[in-house]
Amino acid sequence: MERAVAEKEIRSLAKYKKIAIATHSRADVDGLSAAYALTKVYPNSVICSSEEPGEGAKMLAARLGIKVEDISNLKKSDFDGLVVVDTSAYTLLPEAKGWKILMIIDHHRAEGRDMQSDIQIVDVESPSTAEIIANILPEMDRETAFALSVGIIADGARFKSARTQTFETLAKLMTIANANYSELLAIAEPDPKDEAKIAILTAMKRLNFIYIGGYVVATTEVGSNESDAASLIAEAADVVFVAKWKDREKETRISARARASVKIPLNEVMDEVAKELGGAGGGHKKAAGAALKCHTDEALKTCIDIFSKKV
Ligand SMILES: [Mn+2]
Repeated sequence: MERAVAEKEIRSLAKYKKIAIATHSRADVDGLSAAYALTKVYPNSVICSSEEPGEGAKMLAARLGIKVEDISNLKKSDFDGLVVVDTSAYTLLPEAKGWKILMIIDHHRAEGRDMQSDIQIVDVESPSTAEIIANILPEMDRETAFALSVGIIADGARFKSARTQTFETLAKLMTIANANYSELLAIAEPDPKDEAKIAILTAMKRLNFIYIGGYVVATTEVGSNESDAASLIAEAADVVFVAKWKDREKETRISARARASVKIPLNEVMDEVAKELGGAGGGHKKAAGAALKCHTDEALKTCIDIFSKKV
C-alpha cells in the first residue's frame, strides 16, 4: 500500500468515538510502541493485550506512562471496534474473537493470518511494526519517537533483518526523541531476570543437536522463556527448535530460530508441523513459532522431520 493511502486509511478511523488498540498477548515493545503511536491519532483510545507484557514492554510502559488494559476486562459495547497491531492471528490474541476489527497493521507472514478487517496494512518485508508506522506517520512527538525507536531496535534481532530504510527511520526517530542508543537498547534488550537466566541455561543443558544437510540443528525443552532460549542458542547452532509445554492449554509451544544463512523458511516448517499435529504455526523465515496439540517430544520430532524433508 502506498504511504499516503495508508496514512489516509489510518486517519479515517479518527471518526470513531472510542477505539481499543490491541497487540498480541504478552505484549512486546514492537507491538506496544505501535499501539502507543496510534493513541496519538485516536486520543480516546485504550491499549489492550492479554497475559503479562514482556519485560521491555513493562519498562517502556513505565517510562512513558502507558496503560495496558487486559482485553478480557473491556466491554465490547463501550467501543466502536478493535485495531490490531503486530499480529493478525487469533492464536496470538484469542480474546479478540467477537470484536469488530477496524484495522490490522502487521509485519508477519500470511501463514496463520485469520483475522479479517477492511483495512489491512501489512508489510512482510518490514522488520517491525514500529517501522511501518514510523514511515506512514512521520510527524510525531518525542515520546512516540522514543517508543518506536525501541520497537525497531527490539524486533529487528540486532538489525539482522534490517534494510536501508530501517537505519534511516531509526536515525530520524532518535533525532526527534533526542535519545542515545544505549538508553534505547536498555529497554529493547533488558537484562534478563534470574528466572530467565536459569531457564535459558536449563535449555542449554537439555540440548540435543544433529547434523541435517549441512545445518547444525538443535532441539531442547524449557519451562519458560522459550523465545529467549531460542534466540541465544541460534547464535551457536544454525537452527533451533525450543519446546515448552503449556499445561493450561494442553499444548506445546515451539519457538524456532535460524541464522541468516539458513535457506529453509522456518515459518513454512512451523506451518507444516501444525498441519500435521494440529494447531497453528507461522511467523518469519528466521524466527517462527507454533502452538501444537501434542506433547513436547512428538512436537520436536516432527519439527526435525519436516525440516529434514525441506532440506
Ligand atoms: Mn513485531
